[in-house]
Amino acid sequence: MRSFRYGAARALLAAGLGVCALGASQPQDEQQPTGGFDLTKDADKRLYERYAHRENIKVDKVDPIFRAERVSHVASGVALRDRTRGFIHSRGVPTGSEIVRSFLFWNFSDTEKEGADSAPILFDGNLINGRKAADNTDPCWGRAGNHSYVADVTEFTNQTGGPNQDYEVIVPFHSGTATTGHDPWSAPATSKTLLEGASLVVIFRNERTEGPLFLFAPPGDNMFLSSASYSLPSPGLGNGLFTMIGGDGQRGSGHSNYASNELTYFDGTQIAGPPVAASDWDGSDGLTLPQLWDTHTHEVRISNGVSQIDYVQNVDCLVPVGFVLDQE
Ligand SMILES: [Ca+2]
Ligand SMILES: [Ca+2]
Repeated sequence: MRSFRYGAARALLAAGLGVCALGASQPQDEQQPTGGFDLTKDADKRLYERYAHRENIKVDKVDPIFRAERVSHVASGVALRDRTRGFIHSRGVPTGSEIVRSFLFWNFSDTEKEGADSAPILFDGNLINGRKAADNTDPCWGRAGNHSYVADVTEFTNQTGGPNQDYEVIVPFHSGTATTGHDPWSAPATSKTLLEGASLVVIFRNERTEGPLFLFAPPGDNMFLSSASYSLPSPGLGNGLFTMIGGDGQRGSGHSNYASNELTYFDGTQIAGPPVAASDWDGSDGLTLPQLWDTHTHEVRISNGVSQIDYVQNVDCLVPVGFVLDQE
């Protein structure tokens, strides 16, 4: 099934690029891209060329940034486009668990190709400085670059009353920051900084948790269009959980669906996208609007020393930001 779907996606892509080539002599369209491409529209076909160098990205080896034994985890996120504040409703840690470590991931595009080595954020009222994990190609919003950050927020989740709380996240802002919260596709984005979202991973231990866990923040340029594959070292073999955190997933433009239904494969087995489940890349942390941020956890079977993650899609510009492999 995979090769058929992949082939169909590539055929559609080739058809779109063919029209791009025919239209090359036309005046360059001044329109800015909007995170993905509706290839039924001539302007989007031309804009697609600008990002075609990020098709079919392959990342061979990503080292874990954190490892732990006899743990499990939960992950949840909030979409933040054109707002500076949101709440991560973290849930799912069993009562009586010990918090081993918690990490906050966040991501944004701006006018810089390279982001600062560290960036501040307010987490539940506490100033945190995260370290840059990756500089990425802007996911097709006409900005210069996109940046992923990660911070250890363990001490702020290990609190009286348990870790399952609503954590406020506030990102830095200035006089040019957009706070409109409008439909991102209803008007051109004017803010220099385009926020994608933030996600919290809480790693816990109790008498029932077993097996090791690896946490990943893939470095380098992760923005992809069309397809991507990641090779992640496995923490152990057996049943497990796989979590992905990613930016700029969208269903289409506003309420349309042209950029929906990407497929995710784990070691060749489809784990997301129709008909198995909803897509990992529809911006579901921000549905119905603004979309553009995803956090998903799937049950998987870890059978190899290296786990292969494959994304197959067509027209959505996407940025993997974090992964968790958790053998149970
Ligand atoms: Ca997108
Ligand atoms: Ca999508």
